[in-house]
Amino acid sequence: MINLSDIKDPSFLNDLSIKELEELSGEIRTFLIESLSKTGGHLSSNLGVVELTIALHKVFDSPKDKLIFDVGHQAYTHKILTGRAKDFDTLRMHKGLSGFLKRSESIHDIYEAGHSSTSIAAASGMELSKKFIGNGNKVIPIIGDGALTGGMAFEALNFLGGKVDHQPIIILNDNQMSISENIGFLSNILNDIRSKNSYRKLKSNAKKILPKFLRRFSSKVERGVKGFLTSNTIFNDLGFSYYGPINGHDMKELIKYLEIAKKTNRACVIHVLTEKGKGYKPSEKDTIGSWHGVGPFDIETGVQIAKKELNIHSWSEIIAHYMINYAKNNEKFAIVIPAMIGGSSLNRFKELHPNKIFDVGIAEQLAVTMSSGFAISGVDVFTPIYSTFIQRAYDQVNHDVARQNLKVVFGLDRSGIVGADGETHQGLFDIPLLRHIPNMTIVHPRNPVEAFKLLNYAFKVNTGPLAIRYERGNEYFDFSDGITNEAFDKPEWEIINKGKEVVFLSFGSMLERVKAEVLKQKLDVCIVDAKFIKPLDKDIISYISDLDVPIVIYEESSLLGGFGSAVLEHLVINKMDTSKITLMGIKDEFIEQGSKDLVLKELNLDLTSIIKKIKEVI
Ligand SMILES: Cc1ncc(C[n+]2csc(CCOP(=O)(O)OP(=O)(O)O)c2C)c(N)n1
Repeated sequence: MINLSDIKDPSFLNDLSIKELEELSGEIRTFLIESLSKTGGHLSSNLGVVELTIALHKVFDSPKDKLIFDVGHQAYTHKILTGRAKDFDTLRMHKGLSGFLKRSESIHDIYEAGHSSTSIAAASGMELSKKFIGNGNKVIPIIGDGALTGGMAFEALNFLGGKVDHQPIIILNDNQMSISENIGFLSNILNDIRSKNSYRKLKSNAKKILPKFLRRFSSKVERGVKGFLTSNTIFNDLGFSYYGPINGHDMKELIKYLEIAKKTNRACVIHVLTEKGKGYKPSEKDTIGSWHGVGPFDIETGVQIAKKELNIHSWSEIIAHYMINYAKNNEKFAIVIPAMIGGSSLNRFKELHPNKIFDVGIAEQLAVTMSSGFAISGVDVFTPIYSTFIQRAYDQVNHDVARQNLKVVFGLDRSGIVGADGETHQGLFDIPLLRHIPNMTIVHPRNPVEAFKLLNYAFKVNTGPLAIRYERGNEYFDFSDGITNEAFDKPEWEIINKGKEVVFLSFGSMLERVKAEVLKQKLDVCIVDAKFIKPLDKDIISYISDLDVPIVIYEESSLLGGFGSAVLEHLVINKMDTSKITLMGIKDEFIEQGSKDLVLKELNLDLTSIIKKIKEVI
């Protein structure tokens, strides 16, 4: 029995037998289940790669050999083996252990991610760098079958394939799941390889039929035999040596084939079959991704501890509720979504309208351009993409959708501070990213009814592209109240509280909280809801400017090129007074993980800081 907290680095694995390594796998699984039941985290992906990660650290010499985990959400065993078990009680918390790889955390964290499908591309650069830095160590991207659906992974395979002077060892961690079931033809191809599964049987037969004198060269022969037996996969066609499929929970087999790959002098793909969620019944059975990322849960019952309160729903659920209704009443309607049906709360939509939702895999660019195809054909289309992931599809939004002024409605989920996922997932850049694109409308509701009216505007009134932002967080809404048919008839802001001493100009749910506090404290504040972030409401800007009082502009978003900048641009261009403006928002920095409340407080962007600022400028 190894005390996981005593592990300093992976070198101790060298002295362990296969049996001891298997025992270690069991211990790590138990640790992960117990620890994540308290903190939450990416459970299933990590339970699936315990043996694989141990085998990788046993065979390769990290950090000289470079393990590059795609996305990085499945690297918990790697964290344990590199001396971080003791920090797991702070996993994904403010100033705690990151849920992804973090170069500042460990010399073994070679490359950071959070967004998917980058590992083979990064590995390509590291391979080519060897020419300049004279380093002969191995570069080992570890990519899931889900992440392999991302365009950049294909582009990198295309680039690397057949290059004889480069030897990255690509580990394909195939659990047949992205967050939920994997999709697409590549997934069929992998299934096909898996189901033929002839390789191992043939291999053992081949061994038997080998003459005795050849058997002692078995490893070399095996390579030849395997090369022959498995030369017809897509990876061979792309110019890689292919090994597999290998049982990702069989330590002996894993080590054997990783050793073989280590000695090859060609770029190779090792196809490892793993079971997502292995070792914990509820996560093993999961097909819709409920155990991909979890909050704290009860180990015995498998029930997640966060209580669902009556009529309190996440923003994703509220938007999904609207979409179910819209699909019911509109024949020509499609949702195009890149791999986030669960996260976007669209499982119910999929059950009710399976023919109206298209999961394209982890392929944001495809989702956006495909949506332009729907729009140009006269089909209403909703394209939900987390704010952070729309970064992947800037040119598609600009060139394919907005330039042709097509009516695609983008749902920018998780706009603003996102909490535990941290730096890579913050929704802080979509306003600067989209604001300068002609034809683009950007909206952000402050409550569910406003959201419905904005969506009615998006589908029924507006004729071009529109992005509706919504937050990570919950709102009160009684679904039995139905969905209003009312739509805004033009882009207008709204004064939601009259006042004369100071103006508070913002958008989103913070407005409701500021209003409640202003009323409570009897402050004389004019509160303006800029639900249309673009276009600006020039009349209201003139009105508040004429009040000649301080104006506080607040956004839970990057200040650089953000909403406040837009207002300032307008004032400057129109030679209006800018001297009374105060901007509150995210400065020129990446924001770390932590609960939303805590992070906002630290940034002086929480409710208390807003009220303080309002009082300060009066
Ligand atoms: C660009 C991008 N889009 C979406 C996501 C959300 N996401 C995180 S993990 C994941 C599934 C990854 O599946 P796979 O690579 O097979 O890994 P597994 O969790 O199954 O081990 C998705 C879609 C992301 N991280 N990056």
